[in-house]
Amino acid sequence: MPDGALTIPADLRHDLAIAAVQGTIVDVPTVRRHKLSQTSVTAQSYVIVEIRLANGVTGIGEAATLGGPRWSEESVEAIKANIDHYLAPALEGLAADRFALAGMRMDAAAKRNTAAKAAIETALFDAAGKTLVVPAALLLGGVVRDRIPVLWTLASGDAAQEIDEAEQKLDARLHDTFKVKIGALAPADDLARLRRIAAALDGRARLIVDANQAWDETTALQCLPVLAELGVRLVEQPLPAWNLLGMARVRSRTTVPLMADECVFTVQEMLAVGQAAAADVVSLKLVKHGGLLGLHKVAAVAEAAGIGLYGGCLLESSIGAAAHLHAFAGLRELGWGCEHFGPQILTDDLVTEPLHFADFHVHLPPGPGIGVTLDQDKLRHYARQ
Ligand code: MUC
Ligand code: MG
Repeated sequence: MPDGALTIPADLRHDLAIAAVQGTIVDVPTVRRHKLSQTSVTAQSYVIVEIRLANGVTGIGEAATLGGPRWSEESVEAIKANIDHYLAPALEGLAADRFALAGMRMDAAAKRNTAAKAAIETALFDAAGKTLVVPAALLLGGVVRDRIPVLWTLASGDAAQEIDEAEQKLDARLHDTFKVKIGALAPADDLARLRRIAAALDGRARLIVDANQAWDETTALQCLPVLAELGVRLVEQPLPAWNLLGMARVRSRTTVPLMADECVFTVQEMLAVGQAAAADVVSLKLVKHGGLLGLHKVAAVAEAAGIGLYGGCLLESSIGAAAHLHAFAGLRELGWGCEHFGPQILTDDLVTEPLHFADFHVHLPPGPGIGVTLDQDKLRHYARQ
């Protein structure tokens, strides 16, 4: 055995055994109302998963939701119930570093439930990484980048407030790209709002928009020329998730690139988007792809289809954001940056050391596992009674 080679003693392997899985629902207020086409939130609800190993190490993960089961079908109540009754029992007797096997067991125990599975898999990577004293990114193939450009989302629906918010982010050198949530207002009102934002930030910031499935094909075709004229760089999920052929037709008639979000959870859905030529970019999220391994698989299919990668979010706290950064760190390309501003839209954090945001980037938290530590007082404080 060469000097410095990693050995895993037999007793350590035994100690990696999963001893307990605990899910806690938390509700953390946001600094302002966040309005999407289909929902609006003033607090973010998560299930925080803690997995304790036989060796005493605890790994953590997070399942994020947005406004109950509205953004996708999972709610925190359902996530916790399915973890307690189906997913945790399926892991009995398993060692924390059997990530793929844990995924197979969970898939056999429950269909979809991708946010719940992602939170558990994250906690396994964290626990195994903390035991072996290596970052989750190393377990996934190693780090390509340790900081990622990060945008901010404007979603109050009030253009004056949104311009003011964007100015504050620019001044603080936190964000110079903004994603504007559209679709809650009538298309003409959204276009007028975007016109004001684009004029105020002209030459100083980049804009993308996310319709969260709000438009039909006709509306998209009417609005896209205006978005092109305003210099919008990317249009996310303009049509319902089921309408891939509509997305492909719209895409063939616009110069603005389209991003797939709600239409890509599984690798098969990613393949279908590629085959239909329905998008230029895909938004990668742990809650959609069932974990870090699933996110890398979807990214590989996108790469094979010539589709660009974007680091998506569901307004995660520092726990979920850190897990994403470890998954994004090893991707070969991440040309569209990421949107893990989530910790900054919360009034408080759930970890002892917040993530580092500076010069329009968010930094990969170094250290073993996912690189962040759960603050138990905060967990108790925000836990739902
Ligand atoms: C989404 O659909 O992209 C991500 C950022 C944000 O503001 O909303 C989410 C969900
Ligand atoms: Mg989206």
